[in-house]
Amino acid sequence: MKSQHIVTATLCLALLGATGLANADNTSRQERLIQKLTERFTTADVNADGLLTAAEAEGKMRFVHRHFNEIDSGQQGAVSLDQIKDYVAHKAMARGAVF
Ligand SMILES: [Ca+2]
Repeated sequence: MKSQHIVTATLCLALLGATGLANADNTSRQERLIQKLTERFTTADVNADGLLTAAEAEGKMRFVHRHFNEIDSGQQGAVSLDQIKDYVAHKAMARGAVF
């Protein structure tokens, strides 16, 4: 469970552009970062359908916008928060990140 928190926190840090803090091991900090990511997703989700289109992500979640077509692997035209987390986790693992 702790490793899942670390992975999630690292994903949040990457998405928030705070990669210098990627080794943070403070649960309360990680929880705040996860909350911040969720808030950013919710704010960007203008129509509140739980999904982000590329247009919704533009300017609000730059990482998501930049990698939108890769995250939206099923070409649905929108991505969920879980899809974003899965994408970042996959990329981190591919780079050999150790959690
Ligand atoms: Ca939406």
